Formats: sequence, structure tokens, C-alpha cells
Amino acid sequence: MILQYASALLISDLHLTPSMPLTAQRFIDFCEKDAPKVEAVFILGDLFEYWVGDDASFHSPFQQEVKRAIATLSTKVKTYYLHGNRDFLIGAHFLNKTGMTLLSDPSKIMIADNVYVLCHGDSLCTADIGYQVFRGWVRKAWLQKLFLKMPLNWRRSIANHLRSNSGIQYQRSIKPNADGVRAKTDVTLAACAAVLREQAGNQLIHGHTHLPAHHQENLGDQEWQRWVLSDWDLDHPESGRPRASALMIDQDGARYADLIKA
Ligand SMILES: [Mn+2]
Repeated sequence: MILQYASALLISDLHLTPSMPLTAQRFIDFCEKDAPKVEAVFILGDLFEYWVGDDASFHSPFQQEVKRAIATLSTKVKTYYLHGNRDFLIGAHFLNKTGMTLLSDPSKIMIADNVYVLCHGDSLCTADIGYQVFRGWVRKAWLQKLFLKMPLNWRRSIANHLRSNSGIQYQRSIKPNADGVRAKTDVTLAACAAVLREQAGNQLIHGHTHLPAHHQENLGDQEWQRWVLSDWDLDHPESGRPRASALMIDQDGARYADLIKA
């Protein structure tokens, strides 16, 4: 059974952390004001800057506040979450407390009679072989179990170490090369084509790359549309344009909703 809704909002890459209070506040406002206007909300990963286990959130007033905002939203509309590369350790406890339903990556949904394939996006960045090897390891269930058994301060220091490792860190703004050649950290056409073929879809939505755009693409005779979700950052005006947006889908189709002007 495919999930079906008449309207939905999709967001990703908020990278919520106590050091970005304006961004966090916009998300809490989103839960209260914007999100209840649709039937379903999809969070496509990297909701948090990092997540070292649901038990760590018990001690974080910040994460508790975010949890309460989503829990309240979940009483009004259906909420779905799909793991990102930074918060893939969000587990059953947090999902249960927030009322979010976990989706696998990729997942296929239907909004206003159109089929969309959803994923976080990191699995599509297949030109970055080092990252894909890393991803293969950290997504192993036995390794995650082992990690979650470690004392919290160990887990935090490992997470900090990984975040500061430039080999796997995704900068806040990744710009494609000037000549239009895709950066190593962007998705590949081959990976997009493969996931859409496997899912029998031709409309793909993902985040992760922080390169929001609507693309019409093809590889051979396979054609598709691809929407990339924006990251959110209202706390670093010096680093460029403040950004917070969602993809809105209803009977009028898919379009970006700017949550700064809204
Ligand atoms: Mn990501």
C-alpha cells in the first residue's frame, strides 16, 4: 500500500542544534503554523546536526523542546521521517515520543495523484567513493548497537571527531564548479536513474546536497524530474543568504515555499 495524501510539505537538512536558535525557532513555528495546513509532513533527514542516541536527548532541553513541537504537530497531521547522514541513529524511542513514522530510504509516496520517490540524498552521491564506504560501515546494525552501548561522552567525542573530518563533512554551502561540472558531493545521474528505475518512478525528491533546485534530467531514454530541498540556516547571515524553505505539494503540483518571507 502506497501512502496517499492530498497535500504535503517536505523539509530536510535543518541541522538543528542549540547554537542555531533562530533556525530552531523557525522550525518550532513551522510545526505550529505552516505544517498543520497540509495532510502530511515529510522530514527527509538531517533534522538534527548530530544524534548520538535517543538516550542522549533525555538530557538535552533543546532536543526535548523540538520533540514536543513535533509531538504536538503529530496530533494534527501525519508526520514522517527518513534518516539523514547525521541523525541516522534516531531510534524507536524518539520516533514514538514524537509520533513520527519512519520511512525507509528510498520510499515511494503519492501526493495529489502524483508518485514521488523520496530519499535523504547521500546514497545518491556515488562519485564520493570514500563517503559511500563510510556510509556502508555506519549503517551496519551491529556497529550501531556497539556504538549505542558506549558511554555518552565517548559517543559525543566520536561524533565531534567525525563532524570535524573534512572527508565526510558537508559544508553549509556546496557550490558546483563554475563550468557546471558536478562536484564530488553532488548526486550522480546514474544513481538517480537507478533508484527511480528500481522504484518505478519518475519524480525524485531529496535533500542533503544543500543545492535546492528543480531539475529536468535524463540518462539515455530515462527521463525524470528532481527536486532538491534546501538546508535551513537563519543564524549565519554572514555566510550568505539566510534560508528556510519547504517543498509544498498539492493539486497545483510541487513548488518551493519560502519560510522566511512567509
Ligand atoms: Mn545530509
